[in-house]
Amino acid sequence: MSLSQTSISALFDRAIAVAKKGWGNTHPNPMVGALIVENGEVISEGFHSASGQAHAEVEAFKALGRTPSTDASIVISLEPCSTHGKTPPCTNAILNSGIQSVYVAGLDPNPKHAGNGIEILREKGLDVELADSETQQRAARLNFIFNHNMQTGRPLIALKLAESANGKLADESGRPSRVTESEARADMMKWRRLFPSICVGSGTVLSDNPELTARLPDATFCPTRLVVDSDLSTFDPKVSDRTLYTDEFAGRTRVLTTPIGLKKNARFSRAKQLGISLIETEVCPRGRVPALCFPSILSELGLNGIYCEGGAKLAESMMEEGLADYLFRYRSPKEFLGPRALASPIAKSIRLRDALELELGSDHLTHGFL
Ligand code: AOF
Ligand code: ZN
Repeated sequence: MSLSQTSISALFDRAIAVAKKGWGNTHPNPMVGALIVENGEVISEGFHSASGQAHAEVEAFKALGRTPSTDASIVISLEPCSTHGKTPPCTNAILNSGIQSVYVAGLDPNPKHAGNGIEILREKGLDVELADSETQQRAARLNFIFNHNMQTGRPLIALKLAESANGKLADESGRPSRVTESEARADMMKWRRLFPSICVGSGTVLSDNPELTARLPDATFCPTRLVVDSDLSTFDPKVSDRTLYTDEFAGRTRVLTTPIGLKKNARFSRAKQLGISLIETEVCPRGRVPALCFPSILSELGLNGIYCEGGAKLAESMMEEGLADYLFRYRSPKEFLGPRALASPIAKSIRLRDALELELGSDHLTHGFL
């Protein structure tokens, strides 16, 4: 039975919402949701929970526990896969189910599948409908990390900045300042939960002593934490042990440093005593870790995306070296007018591609591709 345009649009929304149940857990795979519909009603749902686990379509069939009726439809947030990966092709699962009508919200940019899933099913006589371009865009945006990996072969590097209305990152350089309020902070936690890794510069570790965990209402999650610290200053004997080197997730912290840092004996010994793994990089002319080394380090660590939370120097290096792919720009209505206020390294006028805007209490978020 073919579904009406109004109901299919609501069903695509629901399939995308179901896909989000895998939020942050599916890397390097995408989030995918599938619904089985009989007589216009959703009779089962499935989502992809983690790489190596069953795909959304298979989960939806499993949840149904019986053969769908001959006039049933399947609504999927992503084109079904068509070859054997860690799991068998979903095109086979659909063909075996006897379902004749398939609705797909977005195409799979994985070159192994792109367009093939739809073509295979059509060749077998199934009726396959691809969503309108607006829905396709929404489905694609959900998996912006996966899509970027597939399209470029590189991890997605995102930069997050929180600025005052007059373009400052802090009201006094070197001291923590509260830029945004609770709704914006909750939104940041959501992105920390999505990305498999998070990164800050040593200045932020020294001034803010951040945890860099995703603190959600029901649980705390810790991505792989990378600290960029060219001279291991965060391990200096004058500095108390930083939280991210000693908390329950300390095993997930890694420090990128240069030969300069490795020669600082006392700092190096402290890092070793704490059991923190150090990754040696080259050194760029200003003595910093070159941001350009990020993609290869991330790929070696099996991390397909990173959420970089500043501070100013790291953001500046990333922008100068053209490394950031994506920007999350939070803007508060506050003004930081002090003489030592720390300026944002990003021009106010910078244009983002496919930008999305969100009001978060009194704060505002713009995010999109650089
Ligand atoms: C789907 N449904 O739920 C997902 C799909 O190694 P595998 O077998 O898990 O395959 C991973 C690829 O399958 C992944 O790169 C992406 O192209 C697609 N993901 N496809 O039909 C799903 N997660
Ligand atoms: Zn599949």
